[in-house]
Amino acid sequence: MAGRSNIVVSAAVRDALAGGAPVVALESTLIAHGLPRPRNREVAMELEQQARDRGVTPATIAVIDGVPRIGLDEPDLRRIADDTHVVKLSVRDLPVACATGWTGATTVASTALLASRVGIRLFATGGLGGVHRGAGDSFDESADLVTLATTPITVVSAGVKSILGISATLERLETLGITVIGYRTSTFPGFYLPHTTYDLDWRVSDASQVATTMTAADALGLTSAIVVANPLPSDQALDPALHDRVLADALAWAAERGIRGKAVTPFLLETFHRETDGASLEININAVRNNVAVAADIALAWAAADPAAADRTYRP
Ligand code: PSU
Ligand code: MN
Repeated sequence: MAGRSNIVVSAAVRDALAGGAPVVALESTLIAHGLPRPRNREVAMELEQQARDRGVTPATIAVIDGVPRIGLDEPDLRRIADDTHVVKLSVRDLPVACATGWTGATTVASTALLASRVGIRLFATGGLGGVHRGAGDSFDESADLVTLATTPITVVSAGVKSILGISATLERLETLGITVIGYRTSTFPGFYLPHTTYDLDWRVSDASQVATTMTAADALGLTSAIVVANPLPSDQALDPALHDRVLADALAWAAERGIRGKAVTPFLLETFHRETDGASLEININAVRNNVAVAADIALAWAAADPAAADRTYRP
């Protein structure tokens, strides 16, 4: 990389990376713009603790006063959760936020990019961004997809939300050369719904198989992401009838109000949480918890399988 990195890594994350110990990156847009206050703060802390309880160092990522930070201290985590001025930062926003000293939460795209820059190989989120319904006209496709095409990180997600066009998203993942693996599933999960009608080509039955796949990707010199699609247990699915009704309303309201750009996803999520009386919120939180658990297991398998990982990937 040309120039000097302006990324600041917390002591805990730096030590873990230097020692080849397992680390999982966590995004902050989910906290700041995906979950309602004050629940979002509890969830942010709980997710970190969940990783620690499994012997994995969490690295929540955000830009604080213009500084991209990998691993937040408690005041910064609270700020991301509580402060209504925190903006949503995708990759293209990062240089402006850094130059202006702004504070913002990072999406899957920008979290993956920053994590990868310091050698983190695992990342847990809720659902990936993808191709929005109606994208044929609106061209609304998340920058998550194109960033993952060039970012060597393994992302555990519960698929993509049904607010998106699942078929179009899968097609774009294929075009962009992003590896997609079902975690104990052969169908692509639909976030609120554990299964969709879309089959996956590849399935793994445990974390060590994902670590082996990462090693194989590295050996091939691939620099694209691996998406691990991890469905919720079926007893946690949102009632499909409720889901379909709310989805239709949410999309119509978004169109009526002319919601555009990066406001679309937060608007749809918030509408879902409100119109399902919080049912979608609980599912959303459970999906992230589930993904942190699997990402932590993969990070442990990766660290165990590849003691040289730190030497190879960490650039302080
Ligand atoms: N999935 C969630 N909650 C979220 C998001 C995804 O369950 O808040 C966020 C992620 O940060 C993702 C972003 O990267 O939405 C995608 O936004 P957009 O569609 O504007 O790219
Ligand atoms: Mn968009």
